[in-house]
Amino acid sequence: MADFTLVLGNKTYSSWSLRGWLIVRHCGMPFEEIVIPLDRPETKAEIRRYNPAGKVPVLHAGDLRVWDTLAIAEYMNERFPAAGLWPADPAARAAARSVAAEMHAGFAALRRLMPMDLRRPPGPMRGLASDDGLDADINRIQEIWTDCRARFGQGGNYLFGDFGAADAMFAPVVSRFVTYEVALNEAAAAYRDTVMTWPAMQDWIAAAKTEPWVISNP
Ligand SMILES: N[C@@H](CCC(=O)N[C@@H](CS)C(=O)NCC(=O)O)C(=O)O
Repeated sequence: MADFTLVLGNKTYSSWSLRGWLIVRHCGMPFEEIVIPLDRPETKAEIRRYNPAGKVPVLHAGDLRVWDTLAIAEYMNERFPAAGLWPADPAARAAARSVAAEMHAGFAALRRLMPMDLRRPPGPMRGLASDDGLDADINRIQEIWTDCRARFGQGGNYLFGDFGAADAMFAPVVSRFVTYEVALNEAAAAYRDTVMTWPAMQDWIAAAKTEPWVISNP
């Protein structure tokens, strides 16, 4: 394997892989990718060859394995501090880690009801029209984005100014809001558009569109 290898799920569906990939790519060093299609009989065994925890993404850095997206963000930040994955200001950094952790641990309704699917033609969810938990998740995400942009975003168009790990954590949510045509307030819509036009995000989406595997979604 190369010095850095990132093992991913398929790009159309694997929201955690997108987060990890955006973080690693932002650091600018070359890395190899191994893509494992999700939701197939052999998926678990295939992932376990690279990560005994059975999840993607997992980063192999030489002999070291780093799994779980937040651990990857912290490791990459230590190896590549100039990439600015976390804000330099301690208050902004604490807020960035808080919202990243909130994303990592929460928003169960959004994840369950609006799976990431980068090849689904945009349109509202089929079947279930709305759900209290989903509405609460969408409102809280808009609140996070609006608040971070207003308090910490002056230096750029991302949550804390320049692109960082917190933005990577929310990137799959941005794509879900586009896919399922979720109406957003002005600040949240502007942030959504910033993330969707980020070249790294565009590259990931372009790669997803070439994938052959299909998982059906709502
Ligand atoms: N907490 C983990 C979550 C990783 C995760 O759930 N990955 C999913 C793909 S998006 C996965 O590996 N699914 C395959 C499986 O569970 O068999 C992280 O932050 O990386």
